[in-house]
Amino acid sequence: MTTPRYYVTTPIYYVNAQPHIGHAYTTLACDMLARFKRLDGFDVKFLTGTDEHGQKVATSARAAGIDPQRFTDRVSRNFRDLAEFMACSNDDFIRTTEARHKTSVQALWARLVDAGDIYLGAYAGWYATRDEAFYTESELEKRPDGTYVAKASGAEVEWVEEPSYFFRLSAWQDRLLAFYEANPDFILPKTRRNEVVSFVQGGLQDLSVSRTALDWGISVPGDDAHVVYVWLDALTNYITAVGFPDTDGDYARYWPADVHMVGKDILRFHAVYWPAFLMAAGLRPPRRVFAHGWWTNESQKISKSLGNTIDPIKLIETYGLDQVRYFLLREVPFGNDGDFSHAAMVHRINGDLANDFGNLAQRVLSMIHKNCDKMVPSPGAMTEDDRALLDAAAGAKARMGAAIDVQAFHEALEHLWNVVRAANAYVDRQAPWALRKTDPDRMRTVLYVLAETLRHLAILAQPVMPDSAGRMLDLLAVAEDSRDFACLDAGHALCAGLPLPKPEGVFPRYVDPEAEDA
Ligand code: ME8
Repeated sequence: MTTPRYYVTTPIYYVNAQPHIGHAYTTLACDMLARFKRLDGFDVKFLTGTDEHGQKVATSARAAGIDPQRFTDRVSRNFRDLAEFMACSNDDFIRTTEARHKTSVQALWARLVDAGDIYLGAYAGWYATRDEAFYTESELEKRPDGTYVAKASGAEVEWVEEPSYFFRLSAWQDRLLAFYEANPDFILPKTRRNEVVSFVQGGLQDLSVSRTALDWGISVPGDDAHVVYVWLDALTNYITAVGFPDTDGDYARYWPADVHMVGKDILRFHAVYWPAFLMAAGLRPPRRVFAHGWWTNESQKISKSLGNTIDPIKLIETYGLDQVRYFLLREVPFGNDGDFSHAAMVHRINGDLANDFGNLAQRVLSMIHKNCDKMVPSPGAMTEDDRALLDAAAGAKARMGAAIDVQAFHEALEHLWNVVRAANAYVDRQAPWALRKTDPDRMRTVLYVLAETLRHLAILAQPVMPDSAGRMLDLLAVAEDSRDFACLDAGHALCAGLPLPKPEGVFPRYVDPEAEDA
């Protein structure tokens, strides 16, 4: 049997600014997905990286007073460091200034030219550097001072007139609509899909795909006066990283990508332009583009000018890495917008993690330590209640997997917590502390059922909280090589008599520093 493959990507982030919570969010969501799939036996490729060309980056480099290459080297490093700091399991980190990428972009360009989908013309219209996007008049809004901004993003636009190569996007309208029709889950969530379909139904104009006004980019093959439009350059990263223009090797192994994870701001580029470029070049489009929602900070839009950007490193130093990972993926239905607040974070840390999951583990493991000779106890005959809990634990992986496959991460975690709650209710019902004197054999069975349930919970919690789940598996003496989902079967159940280390808390409560001082 061949190993199933899974290819997941984050957007490549612009290096014009420091990473913030929004970037961390997308990357963490992909990391959770990649880890889940790896534990589920998939051969996974997880890609992230930085988008280093274009006007926006060139302008920021100029403002910083250094040449663009040195500037991008510096800022790209911050994104790479952040991925490491967040324990991301990415297999590659792509930079669009790398030689492999230039080769790939120029090869894709050549294919588009050969297909007759690129022609030379002249662009006269509006351009927003912040979005690196062209806008039509109808997509703009006039401000009181007479200037125009893009309705969708609020980005300022300027009038641009220059020679330009165009991609015949207008010719792709019907084929794109047929593609969406044949692949109903290509764009998720559904509401976003509907928006894209109506946009394409509204008609498509040819897309300007080169710029002459700047030189910070990849030259158009055969015409050095032009650099490739930064979005055509950027989108191509997803195939560069699997070896394009070589279409054997990793390309054959991983392409088409299973999911391009993006924020809703950049859906159109991924769901309209990208499949059109690929189909025109005779390449397969990705299987899915998932557009997640937008984070605000204490109900305010996050922006540099408001000075309320959230530094993910500070966030992690304050609350803990696994806590932040859990919060971001649990607090908001994935796809919806979300609001970051200190109160909501503390509520999740102290409620879900410390009280529900942490206490469960601590209670069970301490009772075993005190009353079962510090070993996994030997179970007797099982009751219906015992079996119900073990069945709920055994069924969790399939339920989580179904949610993960449609990127419903919050739902996957809800399935996990249903088992946590069921286990807590079971402890209260069975009251093993009372059985200690009245029926020690029964106490051992109950504690065994709980330990085995904890083993399932910890294995399944690894994708979202790798460190804490790993420590819980250490406390259950589960060997490193017995932690993947294949080990969720009865054949890998905890063996009675297995010595367990001294239990310690895995999920500390968050105490406000002021409260502690008081
Ligand atoms: O758009 N909430 O790069 P970018 C949630 N280089 N997610 C957020 C967010 C927020 N407040 N802010 C940013 C680009 N993001 C292009 C992409 S891909 C071929 C090229 C996340 O640095 C979200 O994933 O502006 C969004 O799509 C991405 O960062 C934009 O990153």
